[in-house]
Amino acid sequence: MDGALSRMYTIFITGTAGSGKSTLAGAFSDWLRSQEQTTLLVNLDPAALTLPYEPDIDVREMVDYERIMTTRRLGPNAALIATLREVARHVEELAEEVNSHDVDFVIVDTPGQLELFAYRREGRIFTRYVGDGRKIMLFLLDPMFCAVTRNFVASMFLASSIYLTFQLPMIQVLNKIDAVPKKYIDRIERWSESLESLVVDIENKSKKVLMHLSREIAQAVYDIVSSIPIVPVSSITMEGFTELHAMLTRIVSEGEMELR
Ligand SMILES: Nc1nc2c(ncn2[C@@H]2O[C@H](COP(=O)(O)OP(=O)(O)OP(=O)(O)O)[C@@H](O)[C@H]2O)c(=O)[nH]1
Ligand SMILES: [Mg+2]
Repeated sequence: MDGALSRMYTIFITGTAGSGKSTLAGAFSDWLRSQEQTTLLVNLDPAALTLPYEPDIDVREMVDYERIMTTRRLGPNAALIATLREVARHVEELAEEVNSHDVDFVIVDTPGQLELFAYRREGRIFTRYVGDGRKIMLFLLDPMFCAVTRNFVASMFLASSIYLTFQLPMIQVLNKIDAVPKKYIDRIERWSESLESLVVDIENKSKKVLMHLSREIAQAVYDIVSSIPIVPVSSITMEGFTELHAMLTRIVSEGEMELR
């Protein structure tokens, strides 16, 4: 596939369990369609029981997670690993199916257990083969969690490790903004714009050992993470989707990220 000639964007949606990946996949696709854009919704989560959208391509049609779990006597996570490995074996088939559609946006919903997707070979196999053209990673943040200094630092650490793992242009999506007070969003944006402001809050709000640790981690990863934009959205009200779309096109047209 010749990415350079393709108009297509491929968006991989990642985030911790329950961060709202599937809801965002469906809602952003609806929004794009309302803007006269064509989309293809791909479900890469073999263990999803129900989805808040109708996938156009679904790995559950390629593999049977429940059967793998029972026949191989595996626990839920080991079964998910085995199932994803099975899907990866057929990645060319999957990629061919996805890439045969001429759409503006391919939206890929990834499995709930982030670490199984992000820290195993299979995740990178999917991001490499599936979809065409310009690829981008969305990393979902939960504002309820991130509004606490040490959690914000933990989330920065996770975001930077996802960035290093996939080496794709990335946007941090601060999701579910309809569900938290506006001051949480303002605080998170302030921290992401100024290390100094984050460090002041870490120093004021944490106990000694935790304070040192949080500050060290924040200082170590801040440069990486602050280069990844944060866009606040709600998948329920669709607030922020215009900005998310603008950021997607901007970040991709800015070209290769520095790490490449
Ligand atoms: N208020 C609010 N709730 C949301 C939003 N996005 C998702 N949710 C809720 O968050 C819960 C989890 O959403 P999912 O989309 O299933 O999250 P997920 O990351 O796909 O979950 P897993 O695949 O199981 O890891 C659901 O109850 C959603 O309705 C949002 O923008 N606002
Ligand atoms: Mg999901």
